[in-house]
Amino acid sequence: MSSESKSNRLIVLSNRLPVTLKRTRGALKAERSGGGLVAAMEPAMRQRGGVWIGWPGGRLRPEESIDVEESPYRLHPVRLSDHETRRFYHGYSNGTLWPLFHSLPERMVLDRRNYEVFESVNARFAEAALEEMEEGDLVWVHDYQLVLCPELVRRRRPTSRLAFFLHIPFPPYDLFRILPSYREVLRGLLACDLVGFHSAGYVSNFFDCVERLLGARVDRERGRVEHGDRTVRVGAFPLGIDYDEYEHRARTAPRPRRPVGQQIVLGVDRLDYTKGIPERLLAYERLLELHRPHRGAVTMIQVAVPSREQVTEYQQLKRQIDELVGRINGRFGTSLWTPIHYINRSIPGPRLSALYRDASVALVTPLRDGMNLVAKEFVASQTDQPGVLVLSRMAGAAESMLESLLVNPYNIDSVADALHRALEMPPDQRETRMRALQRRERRHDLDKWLGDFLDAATSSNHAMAPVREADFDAWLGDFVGEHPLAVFLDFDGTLAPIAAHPSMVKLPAETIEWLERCVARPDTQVAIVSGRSLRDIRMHAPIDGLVYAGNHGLEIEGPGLDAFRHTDTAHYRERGEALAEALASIDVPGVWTEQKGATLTLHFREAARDEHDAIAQRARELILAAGFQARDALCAVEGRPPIGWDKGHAVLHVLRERYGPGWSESVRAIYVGDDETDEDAFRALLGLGQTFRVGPPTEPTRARRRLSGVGAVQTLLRWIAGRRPGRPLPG
Ligand code: GDG
Repeated sequence: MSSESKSNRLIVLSNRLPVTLKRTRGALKAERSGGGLVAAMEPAMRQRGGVWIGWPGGRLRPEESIDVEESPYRLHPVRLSDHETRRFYHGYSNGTLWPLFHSLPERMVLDRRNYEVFESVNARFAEAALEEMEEGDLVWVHDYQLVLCPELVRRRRPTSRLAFFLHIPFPPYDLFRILPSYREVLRGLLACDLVGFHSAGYVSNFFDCVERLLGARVDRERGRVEHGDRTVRVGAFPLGIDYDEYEHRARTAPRPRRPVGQQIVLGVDRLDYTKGIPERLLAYERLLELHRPHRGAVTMIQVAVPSREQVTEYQQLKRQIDELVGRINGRFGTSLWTPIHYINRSIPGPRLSALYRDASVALVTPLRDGMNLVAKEFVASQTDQPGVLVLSRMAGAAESMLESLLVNPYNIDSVADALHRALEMPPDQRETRMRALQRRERRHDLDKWLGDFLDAATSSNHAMAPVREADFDAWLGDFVGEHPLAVFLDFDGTLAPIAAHPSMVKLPAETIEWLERCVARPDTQVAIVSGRSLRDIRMHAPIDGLVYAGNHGLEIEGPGLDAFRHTDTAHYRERGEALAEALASIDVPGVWTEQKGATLTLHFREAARDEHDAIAQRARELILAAGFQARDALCAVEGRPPIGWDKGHAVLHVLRERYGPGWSESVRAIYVGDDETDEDAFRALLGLGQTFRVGPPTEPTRARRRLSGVGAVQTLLRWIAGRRPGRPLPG
């Protein structure tokens, strides 16, 4: 049984449990599994206890559980079928996310079926977490395989404490946006209270993506993202190792006899294409080509632990490495010297420590790597004569391990040069560099990482300050410049807070004041575009000089415009009356129909919540049967004539009528709205104007940015009213 305490526990979710199941003659055996994530989290879980949720790797029968002797934490297995393993694990996780996140998009496989299984397996992990969670627990989700999990937990338990750590790189915006599910992935992560990455570079990439792809507001200085009414903390938490343990292991590791005067160049990796093993072998070959004295005096030991062996790409990589090793050994080897010792299996810890200790050079040259713990383990194990770390700039570790020889792993010649320099480096220089690396790694060890991350995850999450005019300077300053502005604003939920009944909605006095100031500027035109009838919207926002577009733009009036009524409105007015009668058949308390001429809205905000779905369904049926289009709105369903006219058409109509077809030359357009019907306007202005969607980020949007609520719209109005004078509106 576990010894976990029942409050403030840690619930860890990772794709793999820290054990692998082996079945010999029917008996189940759990062996500790390897990899960077387990190396990081296993000691932490030993110290703190809790529950670890993950896939055990093998086949576990429903009645079987996994017991690890004397474990201070409990294992909660998530069983995966072969089909799920293929599509969730090999397919989407390792075939799509892994290569893309490592900036190798040409290796990425896209298959919608993989994504569907990825979603359902993430839901199963979320289910397991929900089963285990108790008040006060911290749920800590790890790595790319489970990116959707946090949102699935948050939806069911809105007040959960959720944190995420990504062990691999977070790619730059230009690559990340290739992912068809980018939105879901970002929203999955933003469901957390804290999202951690290995390096400041990845944090910055993440900010770029949430800002540019979701339109979320970010505070890069304080590491915050505004996500609806929640603030998400985002930061770099560079993983460290259990330094003392590695140092101790190196001191006590066996001391095999090695040929005198030989220098060892060491590579230790999972056999993965991101680790740059073929490129590294080629660099070593180049070294032997260019510098004869190293022949016979240097030996390379490459440990490549088998990984993802069922995947064709990994099988091909293994063949490629086998061939390269064979070729290089055949080319330079003698009866007394083998240039490369290639070990294609996992070696026991003490042997690995001996290799780390005895190596003169660690050649850590991944093409891309989240952090790379091998570089750190090597440094901690250098207890004898100090050696040299040659490290890829593309590893997260390169952000801090500056005393290593940093190389571009793609550039074979430069890696060969660095290797030569390392092998020739005088002992005093080696010492200076190695001791500096050791000091840092000793300070920034696993305990520190864990402490920093858990402190951040459990300390109170100070909300981001409300949006300021300076934010609009940054977002709109260049776009607007000296140009006159055409501003289009939805009414309910955008300018005025939603109320229980549409008749009770009131424009705040402050908003009226800012609207008046905007309208008074000779360089600014303001229009209200609403689903309300023209009469109604005029009544609710009586401001001189405004343009009004009512009934989703079927009727438009305002200064500088001929009054507009869509030609089909009269015809649909009659049919609308008949539809209103039909809708009256939904005889449920709190349901009523607002008739607005050619359009109508059935409201059910005041009806019992558990009846909302059925009411909306019935309303949609009746609206469709009457030959109208049905559109969901906030606690309402709208019926509109099927005449291909919407808020988008209305906005373009106003701009064209007032400023001509080349309007985008003479004015800058801004549209702000809060619901589904505003999406038509966002789409119409794609690439032409700046658009803002107001409210919680629950629905996807085509708007460029999100604003949290009516208060943020007020700030935008203040910015518009107070900006530097521009050229007056034409005409
Ligand atoms: C992911 C990220 C990030 C390797 N061979 C043997 C062996 N190992 C151990 C090493 C080290 C671990 O495996 C490998 O860790 P890495 O960090 O190098 O790489 P990934 O497995 O790809 O890990 C990575 C990490 O997560 C943590 O966040 O740093 O960037 O890709 O601990 O010692 N251990 C033993 N025998 C071996 O032959 N005993």
